[in-house]
Amino acid sequence: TPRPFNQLPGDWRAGWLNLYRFWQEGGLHNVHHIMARKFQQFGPIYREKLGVNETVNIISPRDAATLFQAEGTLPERFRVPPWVAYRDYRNKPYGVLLKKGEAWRSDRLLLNKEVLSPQAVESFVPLLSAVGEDFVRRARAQVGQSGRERWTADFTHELFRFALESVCHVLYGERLGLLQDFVDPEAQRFIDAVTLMFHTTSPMLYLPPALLRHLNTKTWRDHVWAWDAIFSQADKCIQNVYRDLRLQRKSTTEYMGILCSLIMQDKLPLDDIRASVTEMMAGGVDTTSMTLQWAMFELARSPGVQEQLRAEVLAAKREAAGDRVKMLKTIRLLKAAIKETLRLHPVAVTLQRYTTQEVILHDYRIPPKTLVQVGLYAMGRDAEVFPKPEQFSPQRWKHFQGLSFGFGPRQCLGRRIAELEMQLFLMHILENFKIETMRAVEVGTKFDLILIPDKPIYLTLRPL
Ligand code: HEM
Ligand code: 2DC
Repeated sequence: TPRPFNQLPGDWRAGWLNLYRFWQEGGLHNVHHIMARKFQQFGPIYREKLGVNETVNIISPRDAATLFQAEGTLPERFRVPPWVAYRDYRNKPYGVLLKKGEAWRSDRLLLNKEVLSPQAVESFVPLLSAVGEDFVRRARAQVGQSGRERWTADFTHELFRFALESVCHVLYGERLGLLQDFVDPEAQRFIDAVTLMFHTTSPMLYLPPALLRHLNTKTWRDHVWAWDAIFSQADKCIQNVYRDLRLQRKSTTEYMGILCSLIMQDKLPLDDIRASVTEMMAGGVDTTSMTLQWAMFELARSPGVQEQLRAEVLAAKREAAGDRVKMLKTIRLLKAAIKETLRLHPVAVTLQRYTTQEVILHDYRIPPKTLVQVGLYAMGRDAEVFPKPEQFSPQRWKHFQGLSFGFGPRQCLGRRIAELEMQLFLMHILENFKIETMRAVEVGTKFDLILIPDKPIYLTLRPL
């Protein structure tokens, strides 16, 4: 018979003491390392308490499957307290990211049609491909300027701009021009605000929302500044599209973007559209850009894999006569390379679900309403799950699905946008440049709400 909840391994009895220890150990930026260590110490399941948050943590794909099979139709994940606190403080509506229950579900189903469905996704291809081509053009110009037949840089900010340009093109059907030499300071402010928003979230992660506002610390004030900047910039973009629609300045023959489709459908109240579109605009910057940076880094360190991918892309291009939609159907290894990148460098350190009924995980009874976390980072580097985990090997993904974008009806809303954007970017880069890096430099991972490189990554693009 399954063992009781109270017998779960882990030091979960002293929440505040644990939080203090965690703080002292520099846990703030090391959540992923601490988790990996606890799995080593306690085995594949452990219970933990940090401040007010109690969790059960699992690492095996089988347990993850059990958890997700029991999630039902209204799955809920951990609601990031400062994000909730900001919206309550400013009286802003929640988008799908923070909504619960039926309100979440009805918004989400309408959004899925415009953001995740195969028809919608096909109309994103030319929009995202155009941004990828512009990046290549910009990179060639940089190569020319360098006078050294190559472009070496820390690409963080270039990729932030690429990612914002991409997500705005599909959301608003409009270009911001972020891949030109002159960058609109407001767009740059938006990018900086998203980074600051993530950065100021992690220190407040384990405190209750009600407490946060009353603290009036610098962290909270910066967090509010960041969200204010995010909401006001998104509002401007949304108002522009709305005005163009009213003045019938938009053509009705071509695809005009997600926001236009949502407004014209007229099924979702404008406030809810705005809330979720703002979340997508903010969610579209650091996530794909950091993943692309890691992907290029891994390809630079594995020139053999890079050559294989290039051969696949060039063959696909010949066969499809340059038709990107067709090409996307045949680049299997490139898709696997993105999964493999996210295995080693996931954006989300964990996936989480509240249980709705009792579930048995690793022979322990987990009661309803327990927050269970799948240690995605730890799983990706666990030799039992991925043999030779340190090796970057896209081939290993032939037969199974990834968990990097979450699972089921609550999985990442931006998943298809992110995947397409990254596939098209890498296609264009591989067609035009060799990616290189200084091999000796080891780069680790830092938790800044999302997982990011712990030092700058220098990459070189060399025209083929
Ligand atoms: C949720 C990962 C890019 C918007 C999530 C979740 C994960 C994730 C793990 C939680 C899923 C779950 O609980 O099952 C990623 C990764 C990305 C990425 C790895 C890129 C490499 C994006 C982009 C957008 C976006 C580009 C916006 C266009 C969202 C939203 C949610 C979400 C709105 C909440 C959905 C809901 O609660 O219904 N993402 N994401 N993400 N993501 Fe992403
Ligand atoms: C952070 O313990 C660590 O995709 C916490 O695009 C648990 C947790 C809960 C929700 C996760 C978050 C972590 C990391 C960032 C995620 C978020 C859900 C969505 C969000 C994974 C793992 C992200 C980056 C979205 C952000 C959209 C936002 C900017 C409006």
